[in-house]
Amino acid sequence: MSFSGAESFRKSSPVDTEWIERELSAFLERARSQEESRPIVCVTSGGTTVPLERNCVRFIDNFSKGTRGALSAEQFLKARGMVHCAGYSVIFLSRTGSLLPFLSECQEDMATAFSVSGPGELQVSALAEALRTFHSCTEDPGTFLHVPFTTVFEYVQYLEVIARRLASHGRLALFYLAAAVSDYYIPWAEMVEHKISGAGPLVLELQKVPKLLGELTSVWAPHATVVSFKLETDEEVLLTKAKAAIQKYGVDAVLANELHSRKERVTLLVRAGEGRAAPIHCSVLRLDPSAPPGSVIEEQLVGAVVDLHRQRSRR
Ligand code: 9Z3
Repeated sequence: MSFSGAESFRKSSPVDTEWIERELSAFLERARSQEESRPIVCVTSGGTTVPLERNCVRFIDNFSKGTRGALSAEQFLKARGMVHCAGYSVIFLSRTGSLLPFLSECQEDMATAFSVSGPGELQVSALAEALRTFHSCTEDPGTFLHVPFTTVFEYVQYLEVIARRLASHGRLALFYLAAAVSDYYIPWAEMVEHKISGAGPLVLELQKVPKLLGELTSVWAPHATVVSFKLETDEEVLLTKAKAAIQKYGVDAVLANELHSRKERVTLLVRAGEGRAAPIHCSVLRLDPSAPPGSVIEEQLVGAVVDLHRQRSRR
């Protein structure tokens, strides 16, 4: 398989990855010194941007706020208390400023984070509670590492660094790729240095971002379990494209979601066996309409992925 497209994409922009190498080394060191070696999940979250200028004033963005990633990371962190689960250490590769585990409700609606109990008395009960939960689930050293990205260039290069480092964890590493990754970009070499002049119409020619899933599964971390997401707005093509991701890129499973129903219904497609031509099993995960308030479909998504990871890790 040739990865020349991916290589030129990566080389095309200057991204500093040294700080991640340092943070990762310290994190993995702490994770290893835990009594019990825990599985590690890299959760990606939020949308990548595509800069239009090197000194970036304008950029192309997408809708993702990182809800899926934040809620899923919570479940992986909470899984530490689950029966039969040693618990996960989470590397959270998320868009700068997007939603964070345990804090997403307060971030989305600051009014719920504060309440006024009387004249001049401001209470921060919801926010304090959320911070306490965040702290108690992440305080153990080597439990949670936040790696923020903004551009699609940063996302891809940070993911590669993380994947190559986690390769040494073999089957114990899990990738849960919920970030909404740009499909098109402007190569660094073709990008203007300064702010594009506002005079006249703007015509852009964008290049296709090379698919990096194949590199992740076969070069960067070939023994890891990789679960990617597929997003479409047309239900008719969703499952076909999700299956293609398994067959083309060799991911272990795909969570297929349609934009508007993504919080209530997600189809899990699992490669049942070795090799890209293995049969694919489909199951539909739904949020029960009578579930208690505050229930989220991510509980089911992460539950199913943890089961899959456990099976794959035993092989
Ligand atoms: C997803 O499909 C996520 O579930 C959402 C979550 C982005 C829909 P929100 O952040 O939304 O909770 O608002 N993520 C993957 C989208 C993606 O870019 N997938 C690539 C593709 O479809 C494969 S890695 O080609």
